[in-house]
Amino acid sequence: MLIDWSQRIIQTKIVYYGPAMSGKTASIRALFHRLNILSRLESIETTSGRTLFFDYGPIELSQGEWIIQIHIWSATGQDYYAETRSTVLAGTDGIVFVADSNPELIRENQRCWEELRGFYGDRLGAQLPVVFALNKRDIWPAISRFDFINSLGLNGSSQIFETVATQGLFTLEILQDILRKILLGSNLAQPKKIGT
Ligand SMILES: Nc1nc2c(ncn2[C@@H]2O[C@H](COP(=O)(O)OP(=O)(O)OP(=O)(O)O)[C@@H](O)[C@H]2O)c(=O)[nH]1
Ligand SMILES: [Mg+2]
Repeated sequence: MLIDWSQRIIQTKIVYYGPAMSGKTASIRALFHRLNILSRLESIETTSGRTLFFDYGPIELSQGEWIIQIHIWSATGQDYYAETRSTVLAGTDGIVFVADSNPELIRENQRCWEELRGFYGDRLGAQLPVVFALNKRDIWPAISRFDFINSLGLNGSSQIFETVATQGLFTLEILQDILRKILLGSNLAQPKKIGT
């Protein structure tokens, strides 16, 4: 995170991460759609509409005298392009882990979570905030919240949103929550108190 005290600008980076086809791009598209800035979103895709490298878009919020510039990224979930994921993660301040609710894909969620743990170790969730989007809740059968928590070995304090990315369910709440965690963890106060 970059804080420019003279210009009163905070810059932060959030990455949507998760297994292939879990709904990362759909989540980001829903977010930019809700904010009416869909045209700002850039996606580098294969011809079949899968994320080739990343999605990227900037969001700017003003809070009192401060401007918060949020850089939103998604990594591709396809293993063929796995080496691009660590590049996209560089310098991230917070992660939205988009998991698939399909019970047959529990192992894919686990593999992806282990990959992240491999990058960050115990810093994941401690110094580096994570919010979970347990996505595709509109499709049956769906893994229970309890089984999801157990399958990733999460503790009770993990913030999990049950989402339907294609309908924009909890899109804004997720952004607010990860942003709050990032700003609190940085020893700054919550956004509304910054600059007072
Ligand atoms: N029914 C339903 N479909 C969804 C939901 N979220 C995403 N999808 C669909 O699932 C497919 C994959 O979604 P993407 O957002 O492209 O997934 P991704 O995680 O970005 O995939 P990669 O970038 O290839 O790793 C698309 O056809 C989406 O429309 C959801 O909550 N419900
Ligand atoms: Mg994608």
